[in-house]
Amino acid sequence: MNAANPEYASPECLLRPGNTNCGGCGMSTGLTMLGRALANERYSLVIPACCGIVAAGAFPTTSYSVPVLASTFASSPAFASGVAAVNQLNPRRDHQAEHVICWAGDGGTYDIGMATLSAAAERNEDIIYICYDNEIYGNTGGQRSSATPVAARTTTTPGGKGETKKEIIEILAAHHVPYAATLSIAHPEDFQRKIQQALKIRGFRFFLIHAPCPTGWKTEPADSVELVRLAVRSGVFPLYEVFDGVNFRINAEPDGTDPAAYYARQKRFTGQEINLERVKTATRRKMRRLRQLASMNQ
Ligand SMILES: Cc1ncc(C[n+]2csc(CCOP(=O)(O)OP(=O)(O)O)c2C)c(N)n1
Ligand code: SF4
Ligand SMILES: [Mg+2]
Repeated sequence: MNAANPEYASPECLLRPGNTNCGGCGMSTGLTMLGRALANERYSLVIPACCGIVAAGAFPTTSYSVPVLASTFASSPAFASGVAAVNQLNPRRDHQAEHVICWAGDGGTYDIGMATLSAAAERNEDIIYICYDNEIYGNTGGQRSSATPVAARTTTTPGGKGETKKEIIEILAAHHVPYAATLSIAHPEDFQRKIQQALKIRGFRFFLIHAPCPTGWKTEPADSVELVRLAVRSGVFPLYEVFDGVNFRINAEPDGTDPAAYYARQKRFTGQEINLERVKTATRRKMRRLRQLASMNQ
C-alpha cells in the first residue's frame, strides 16, 4: 500500500492495493465499486470475522481508507447500531451525515449473525448492511453456509450440498425495512444507483452482493465478472429492490440465457449430478414469484 500515491489517496479508493484478498475476488471488486459510490460521503465500516476483515491487515496498518471497527462474528449489526447511536449524539460540525456500513460475509449474515441482524432490522437502525455473498465460509477454507447453492461442493459438502439457498432478501423484506436490494459487480450503473438510492433513505438498508470467490468456487479469477453477469442474465441471481418490505421492483429481466453456462464454468459443480431441469424450474419459479410480487406494488 502506498497512501502517498495520489491514486490510492483519492476519496474513492476504499480498498487499497497490496491487500490480502485473492486475485479475482468478487468482494474486492464490490469494495472498489462501493468506494466509488461513496466518494463524497463520510462513513465508517463495521466488519465481523470474514475475508473482509483480514484485508484490514494488522494494526497499525490497514488496506481501508476509512475507519474500520472489527466486530465478533455474530454481532456486527449490534456494533453498528452502537456506532450509529454515538454518531447521532455527536453530530459533525459541518452537519454532513456520517454513515455506518456493515460489511459482512454470508456466514456472518445468513447464519451466525442472523439474530443481531434481525434485531437491528426490526429496530430499523439507521445503518447500511451489505452482505457480500461468496456462498461459503471462505476465510476458513470454504465450508458450506446456508447461502451455498444446492449441489455445490464445499469442504463440508464434498458430495454436493443437498439443501437450497436461503432467501435472505425476502427475510429482510419481512422485517419491513425501508430498502433492500441485490447488487451485481457486473452491473456497475445499477450498483451506483442503488447505493445513491439508499443514501436518500434513513433507517435499515440491506444489500446483497453476488461475490465470486475463485479460491472456493474453483473458478478462473478472470471469469468472476462474467460469471455474475451470466447469473443475472439467466435469472440465477436476479437484480431487484424492495421498498418498505412490500414494493418489489425487478431491475433486469433475465434474457433467456441458459443457467447451464453459469454452472459449467465452476469446478465446485463438476462431478455433481446437477439436475439442470430442476435448476431451470426453480429459476423460472423464482422469477415468476418476483414478477407477481412486483405486480402487487402498493
Ligand atoms: C464465533 C466464531 N466462530 C468461528 C469463527 C471462525 N471464522 C472466522 S471467519 C469465518 C468464516 C466467515 O465466513 P463468511 O461470513 O461467509 O465470510 P468469508 O470468509 O466468506 O469472507 C469463520 C468460520 C470466528 N471467528 N468466530
Ligand atoms: S477466499 Fe474468496 S472471498 Fe476470500 S479473499 Fe479469497 S477470493 Fe475473496
Ligand atoms: Mg462467505
